[in-house]
Amino acid sequence: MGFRKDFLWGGATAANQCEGGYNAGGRGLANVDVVPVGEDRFPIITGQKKMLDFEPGYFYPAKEAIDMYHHYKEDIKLFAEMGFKTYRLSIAWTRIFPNGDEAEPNEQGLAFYEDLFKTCKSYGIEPLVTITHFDCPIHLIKEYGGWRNRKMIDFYENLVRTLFTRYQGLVKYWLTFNEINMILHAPFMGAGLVFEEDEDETQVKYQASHHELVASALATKIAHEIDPENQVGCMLAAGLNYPYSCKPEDVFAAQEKDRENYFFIDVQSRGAYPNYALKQLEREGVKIEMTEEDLALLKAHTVDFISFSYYASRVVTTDPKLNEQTEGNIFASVKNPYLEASEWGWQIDPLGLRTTMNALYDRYQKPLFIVENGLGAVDTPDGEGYVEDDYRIDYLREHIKAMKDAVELDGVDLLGYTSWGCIDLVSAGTGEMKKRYGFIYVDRDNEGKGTLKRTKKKSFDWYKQVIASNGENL
Ligand code: P53
Repeated sequence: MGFRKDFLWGGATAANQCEGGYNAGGRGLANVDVVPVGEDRFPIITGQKKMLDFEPGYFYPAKEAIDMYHHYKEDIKLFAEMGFKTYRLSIAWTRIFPNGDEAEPNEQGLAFYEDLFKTCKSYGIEPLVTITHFDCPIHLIKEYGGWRNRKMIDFYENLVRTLFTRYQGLVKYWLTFNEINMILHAPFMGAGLVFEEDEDETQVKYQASHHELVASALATKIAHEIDPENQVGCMLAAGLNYPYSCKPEDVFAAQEKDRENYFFIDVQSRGAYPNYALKQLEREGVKIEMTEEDLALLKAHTVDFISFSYYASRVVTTDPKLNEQTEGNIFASVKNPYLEASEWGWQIDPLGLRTTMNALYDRYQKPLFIVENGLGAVDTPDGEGYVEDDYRIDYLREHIKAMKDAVELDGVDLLGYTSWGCIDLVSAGTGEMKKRYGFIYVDRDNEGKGTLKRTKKKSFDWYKQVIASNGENL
């Protein structure tokens, strides 16, 4: 009983939130580089405000981030010390194709990840690679309008062919698009979309989604052709929407809200547009341009496993008086009176992880992979730089327990678990450094000051024994 013997314990990061080195090794500029900290961040990531280059008066945390570009050997060594079986990371598209539409890749970028993967392998760590984690070359946004343009599928194909060919034998687990449903909430990050004033945003978002879904199916096809060993997953920003009450209208509204997210995975895993979405889009006057070939591709090349992030659950109500919202800006929700929230207003709900796992496993009947989970919190190091992060240990312990119940008691097939931000990194939502998730503290603050020194937190040793005992010793 318990977790499978080859359970993939580990941690997760994304290139733009940790690498830095934004112009090193021939790297080109990406959307994720030009999103600053501060109040303009939200309108920019949601595509309401245009920023396609660095502008004076702003601080751009991704430029240096935690400089993993130069520290990866040291960082992976620490991951190995915790006993990681896997390390989830993402490729920065602009290291491989600086503009995105070149015919030939940038060798320096390819060599960087090759060495990183080899470093992982030298410790027996299996890389789990997100092909795009919210990143899109700026050139493709300026020239083609990002994923609204069908040509993006070709550029993405070029990227994935290059990756699958070059890293054959080094990488086996791939995720096509991080949190693909985030395109609805943060379309600049999810798809490089900036909206024009008179544009139908829903139309643009769903057309861009279609292009990503086709690109994802194409990537799955190519991955399997190049190496049948390749395992390709989709990636959902998960977390169920609870009806606030048992009022039937609330229950229905919650189901609709969940379907907004399931829509993407329904296509990627079941291979066709679900009826509820087709009807809904028709009612909203959205007309997605798609070809017969697209539909055949979606049908034939579904994903091998379902990966997802889980931080919190959400609440839906039809009662206009219940309008007290949580702070979590991108995925804001009505407050759940039964739950505590993190310092950033994310409602902490370990049992919700078990419920979410069951919902996904019931729906798709494919192995699951939890590729993000964790607590973003303010850490206060002592004189030696040590952080006693019992609050983080508590959060993770409760979630791992719930995940164990889903496996042991409900029979969910789970491939692995990678906690988010295993080393402190830049927050995607806010751009802050002080929202920390790591087992490893990085000396850097919101203004970019600090030595970048890495220090193990209390949770480091805790997670190490969790892995060593395969989740028995919590
Ligand atoms: P941060 C919002 C809601 C759920 C997941 O988020 C989200 C977001 C974006 O903020 O994104 C994922 O850093 C994402 C990661 C991100 C992580 O959650 O805002 O895949 O890139 O860092 C945590 O605290």
